[in-house]
Formats: sequence, C-alpha cells, structure tokens
Amino acid sequence: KKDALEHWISGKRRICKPSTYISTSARRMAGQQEVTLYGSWRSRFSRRVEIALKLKGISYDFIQEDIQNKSADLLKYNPIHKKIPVLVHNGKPIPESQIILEYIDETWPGYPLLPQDPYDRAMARFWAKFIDDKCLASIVKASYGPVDEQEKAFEEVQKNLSYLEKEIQGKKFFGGECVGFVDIVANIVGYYLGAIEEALGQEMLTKEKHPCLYEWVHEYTNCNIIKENHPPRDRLVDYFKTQIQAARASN
Ligand SMILES: N[C@@H](CCC(=O)N[C@@H](CS)C(=O)NCC(=O)O)C(=O)O
Repeated sequence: KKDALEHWISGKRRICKPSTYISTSARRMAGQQEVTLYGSWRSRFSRRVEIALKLKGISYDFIQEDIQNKSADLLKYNPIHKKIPVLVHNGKPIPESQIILEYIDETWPGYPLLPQDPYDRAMARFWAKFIDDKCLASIVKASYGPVDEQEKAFEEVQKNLSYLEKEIQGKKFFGGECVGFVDIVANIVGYYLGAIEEALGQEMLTKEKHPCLYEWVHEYTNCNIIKENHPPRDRLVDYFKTQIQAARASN
C-alpha cells in the first residue's frame, strides 16, 4: 500500500489538496483565489515556488507533471519553454521560477521575500541570477559533463561557491535574519548539492573551504518550512545516480 508521500511522488498528475481544500468552482463562486502549481516533486525550480507559497501561507493545488510526457495544460500554459514550474493564479499562467517568486511577493504581502530597499532588491536579483547562470550551470557541468572536462568544471564550482561564501559572511541568511528570495533560489546549494555529491561520490562544498556557506546550509535546511519541503533525500540521490549514469553513457 502506497503511503501519502509515495503516492504524491509517483502520481502522474495528481492534485495534492490542502487540508482545507474546496473545489475550484466552489472557490470561484465564493470569490476566492485559485492558485495551482504545475511542478515536479524533485524539481529544485518548482520547490522554490512551493517554499514561497508556504512562507506566504497561500493554499494551492499541486499538479505533478511527468516531464517525459507533458500535459496539454503545461504546454498550453508555458508554450515557449514547455517547462515546469508554472503557477496559474485565477486562470493566468506565470512561468519561470524566479519570476514566479517575484509575482508571489508582489501579489501577497505578508512575509517579504525581497528586501524593501531598491539597491538591496537589485543585489538580491543579481545573486539569484548568479546562482542560476553560474553556480547551477557549473554544478550541472561537473555532474553530467564529459569526464575529461570534469576537473575544470569542479574548479569552476569551487570558484562560484567561494563567491557565495563571501556574500553570506556575517549573515545568518542571504536575506539577513530570515530566509528570503536568494535563500530560496539557492536551494540548489542548500539541499540539492548534498544529494548530487552523494550520487557523484565527490564533495564540492566543504566546511574547510566554505565555513560560512556550510553553516548557512545547516541553518537553511533546518528552517521549519524548508525542512518540511525537502524532497526525500534517498529518492533524490537515486534520481541523480541514474541521470549521471545516463550522461556518462552518452558522453
Ligand atoms: N529557468 C527555469 C528552469 C525550469 C526547468 O529547467 N524545469 C525543468 C524541470 S527541473 C523542465 O521542466 N524540464 C523539461 C524540459 O526541459 O523539457 C525556471 O527557473 O523555472
């Protein structure tokens, strides 16, 4: 018998109803908000959106997409990139995780994700972009790239982690005292990197080389909302192992 988590993970397209779930039509009739996330349990991008919604206290429906067999709704809502996550708010689709986070922040005040000060906001966007464009790209290359380019890719990861190490120095979170926009985007370093390291059998982020970032990983992964939103580590490691093997076979 599958437990709820197992069901949630393996469900091809399944709506996880919040405990106070009311049907979409009933909600519409009551003038309430319809918030639906098209995502995947293992995607670091859709996890970002779930963390933001939970920090804001927004109820949402979750649709588990099968990336190998995308639903007609996903293709309709994100016809250009055809990727998850897509947040659909009252019938209007928003693609791209960082853009979705900004939308969530502007739509539901409450817990602020981005700082108020314009310069701080600009720098938060800078670091979030750096994490996706540079950090994530180098981690992907080190994990899945050709073996003869791996050493160089690992060096690149080290360089990028050192930039983050400098940025987090003297702070509890990238967002200051609380988890914010950059922390959520940095979930690739905060949670996924550990599973990738285990799958690869190679450490990248170490206490010796990156003491402040290492401490941040601990703080981040132990925050309540973040902790509740981790995908199961063993399944993630298995997934990365399969991906790494497939990449090696095709390189
Ligand atoms: N830049 C996008 C990246 C999203 C992304 O890469 N999603 C992956 C799953 S983790 C996807 O949908 N891949 C399907 C495909 O490439 O066909 C974001 O931040 O939302």
